[in-house]
Amino acid sequence: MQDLVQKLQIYKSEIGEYTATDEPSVEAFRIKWLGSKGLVKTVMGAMKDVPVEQKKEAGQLLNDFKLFVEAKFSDLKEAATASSGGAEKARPDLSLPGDTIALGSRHPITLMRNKIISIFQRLGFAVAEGPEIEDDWHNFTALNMPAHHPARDMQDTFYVDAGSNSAVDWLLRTHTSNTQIRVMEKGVLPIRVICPGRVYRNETISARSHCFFHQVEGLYIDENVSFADLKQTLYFFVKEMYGGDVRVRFRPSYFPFTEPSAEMDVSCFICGGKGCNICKKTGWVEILGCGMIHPNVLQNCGIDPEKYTGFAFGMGVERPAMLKYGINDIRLFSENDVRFLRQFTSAT
Ligand code: 2U9
Repeated sequence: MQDLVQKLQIYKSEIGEYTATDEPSVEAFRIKWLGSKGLVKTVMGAMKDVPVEQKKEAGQLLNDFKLFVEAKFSDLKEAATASSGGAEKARPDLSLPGDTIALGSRHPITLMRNKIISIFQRLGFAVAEGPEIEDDWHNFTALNMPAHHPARDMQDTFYVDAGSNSAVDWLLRTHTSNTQIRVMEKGVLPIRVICPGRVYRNETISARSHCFFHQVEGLYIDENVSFADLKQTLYFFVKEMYGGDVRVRFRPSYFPFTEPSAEMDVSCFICGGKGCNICKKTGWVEILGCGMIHPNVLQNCGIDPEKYTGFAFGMGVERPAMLKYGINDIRLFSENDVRFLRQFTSAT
């Protein structure tokens, strides 16, 4: 009996000192003490050697010991569950919303370019794109700007150093008209095409101008195309772009590649024509240039100007985008600052 009391004392102090609460240790504790071949079972088996008169007392002791071990196991298990985050916590909560995946947004220039393109597409215009590095024929000569023309000045144009063996001058296109020339040279008539793209001019960079910007130009060539067709096409564009209430006016202008030429203004869509900073108190905002294609340009591309006539127009993309989105510095478009870019979504 004395032996049993002593043994239980030693076991109790060993159990009392047991503190490991990771799950494998707690399981090892259970197997050692409470398992089918565990020590609780073993000491219980010692009952049979206890003299009859001491059985009651021994039974009490062993029972207390078993309860003691079970209580310790229960404490260890609870601690293990708490330290592993809890069984409930470990199970994923499928009702929680998923992680937000950051979506990219379209660049405001792309949004404005697509808006312009989609209006002309509804009128049957196809979209054509051309090279940004161009030879002087497609950028200047074919467009009725021969060798001496002032627009070719180094001050205005970025020339590309193609080496002294190059037979032609290479440059960064100053307008997307090079693309229309390439379409015309293919000789498939009639032509109804719009040409969006990036162009380059040797301008000092400031809040209002940059050395590269974007244009959408259009071209319509067929038999009997008149200035009235040009006006009707552009009226439709303005109505779709700025709403049915805006008024339109044409002012005579000059471009080497069109004759006659005009610039088109719309009544200021910011102040409604009353006069504000955007329209410089005039009530009008210039939005594009246009005209009937110069016969020399048709001829340069192998199109008979006696049989065919056409109109062309060109507009910048940055300015309408700045007005629509309230952007006051053109440089923001090319700085790739995500704080700026993420403000635009394809819905706007
Ligand atoms: C061909 C023949 C004629 C395209 C045209 C304009 C007038 C024009 C400016 C608008 C703002 C350039 O971006 S901007 O600075 N463009 O005023 N562009 S007519 O005329 C063409 C094009 C191609 C073969």
